[in-house]
Amino acid sequence: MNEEIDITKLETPELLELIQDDLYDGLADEVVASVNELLAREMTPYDVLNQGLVAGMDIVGKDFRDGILFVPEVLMAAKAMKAGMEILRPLLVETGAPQIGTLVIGTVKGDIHDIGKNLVSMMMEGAGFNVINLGINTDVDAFLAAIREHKPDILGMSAMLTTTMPYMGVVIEALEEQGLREQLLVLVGGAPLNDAFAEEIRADAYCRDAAVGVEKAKKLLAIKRGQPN
Ligand code: B12
Repeated sequence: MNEEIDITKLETPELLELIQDDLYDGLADEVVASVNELLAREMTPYDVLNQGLVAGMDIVGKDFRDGILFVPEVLMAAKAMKAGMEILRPLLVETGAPQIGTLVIGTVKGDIHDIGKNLVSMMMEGAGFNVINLGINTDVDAFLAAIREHKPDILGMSAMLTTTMPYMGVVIEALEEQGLREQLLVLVGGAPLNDAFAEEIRADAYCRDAAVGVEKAKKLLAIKRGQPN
């Protein structure tokens, strides 16, 4: 148990490993303590996120897939991940980057996975986007209403289930029917997606992770606005 471990005495690689173990065991307080310790050692919030939290969640994902972990354990791990993310959030966001655009993002109808989407939201905020996060289980009407209200440059949709990913196509068709598609870039992401699927549903790009999302958002927006680079 963690009470017996003096985290200040651990080497940074050991501490990163501990975060992954504690995330796996759903120990939110311990994850928070280690995140704070790594930040105190001047590791960047981005590295703490990727080398600690995201790496830990990858292990959880593999064991969930292989039937070693079950929903209650994964939920505990998700809670611990969120607790760690809450500390990193203001740090990732406080870049003072000028606003470069608006993003409306949501997890599609029927799907309650939100860790990846929230990570994308944070990284986009950090990159200077104004982010409107519609949450989980977002239906086409909610997407359309938010687009009309906020007039975003980018729509981001997330789906983690093979059964919910086709709904992204439903939203894009509705955008086309309502004459809203042309004004937007549509970025999609989630574990079961790929480039071919994004092309099939006429999204502008599939993004394998949040960093790629930021990169593509900036690049495609610059092209759309006719700005070189
Ligand atoms: C955590 C988790 C849960 C948690 C969710 C908690 C939460 N608040 O999100 C709980 C326990 C609730 C859950 C429930 C279920 N889950 Co689940 N879950 C996972 C798990 C282990 C991790 C997902 C995660 O958070 N990853 C970490 C984040 C950081 O990564 P990410 O989500 O992939 O996001 C990144 C990229 O994909 C990308 N991205 C994602 N979205 C977007 C959007 C945009 C715009 C951009 C730019 C980028 C982007 O950027 C993100 C950050 O880098 C995955 C396993 C896996 N390998 O993904 C299964 C997984 C997704 N679940 C699965 C299943 C089957 C279910 C359930 C149906 C289980 C059940 N029988 O009840 C339910 C579904 C409930 C529902 N209706 O949605 C399957 C899906 C299989 C499939 N192909 O359809 C998976 C793949 C596990 C498996 N291999 O069996 N799950």
